[in-house]
Amino acid sequence: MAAIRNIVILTGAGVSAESGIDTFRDAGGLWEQHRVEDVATPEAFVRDPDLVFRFYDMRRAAIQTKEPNAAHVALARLDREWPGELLIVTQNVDDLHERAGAKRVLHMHGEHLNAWCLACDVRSRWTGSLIDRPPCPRCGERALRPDVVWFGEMPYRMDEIFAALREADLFVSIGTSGAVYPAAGFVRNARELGARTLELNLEPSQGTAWFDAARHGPATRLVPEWVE
Ligand code: BJW
Repeated sequence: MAAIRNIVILTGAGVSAESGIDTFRDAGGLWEQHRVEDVATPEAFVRDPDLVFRFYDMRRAAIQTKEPNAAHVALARLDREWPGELLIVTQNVDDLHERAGAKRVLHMHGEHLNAWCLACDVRSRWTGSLIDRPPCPRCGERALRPDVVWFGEMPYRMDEIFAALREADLFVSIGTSGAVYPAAGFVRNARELGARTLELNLEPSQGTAWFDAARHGPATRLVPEWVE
């Protein structure tokens, strides 16, 4: 096998599950407690903004009580020590990769701890609640929304992701069900662009057949083992 220099790592909710953050599609996950169309679409936000604000205010408060786990720590170490190109593309809106010390992190579905002002289009760090319609710190308008990517919206920084996939020798997918596009298609893109592909997940994902190799088990065991 050719030497590996450039790595793209895609992470999903499974990487944060053992930190106590709910996944979406597992038993007891967020989509069992809330209908997607009620809380994670632009239409839902127009129809019932208070419901959407409550959903995100609750999760924004919760993540601030959670800590990175051994999978985040192992990935941060890899990021620190890997001499080649490396990009952690996360679908997660928590900040646990960064709090573990990772630097090369791209949040394709946005960040809980940001608010996006629909009046001035500026994003600002936001740790409090949004339901009381606080003013934007930049323009003063009361037009803030959670800075997350809902169904039907374009994920962030797709050009940078595809540039990294084009250069990748190895694509690793960790803790994601492979149910949501375009992220679910990255394994196929990476393969077609010549990378080797590895899945690390609790169970086979929907895209598992696309991977050259797969290991199944909890991220806190699999990721440190892989990084070693
Ligand atoms: C563990 C573990 C442990 C558990 N250790 N593992 C038909 C076909 C194809 C595409 C579409 C279609 N119809 C619509 C679409 C497009 C749509 C889509 O994909 N829909 C599908 C449902 C079919 N996609 C979009 O709309 C995206 N935008 C887009 O396509 O733009 C182009 C466009 C623009 C305009 C018009 C038309 C097209 C946007 C998707 C946005 C997703 N947003 C969310 C919410 C973010 C904010 C929030 O947090 O609330 O992102 S949805 C949710 O799913 C969240 C996640 O990032 C995302 C992925 O979930 P993830 O991370 O995979 O979690 P789970 O729960 O699904 O899986 C966890 C996995 O971990 C499981 O496998 C477990 O086994 C495992 N696990 N514990 C290791 N300890």
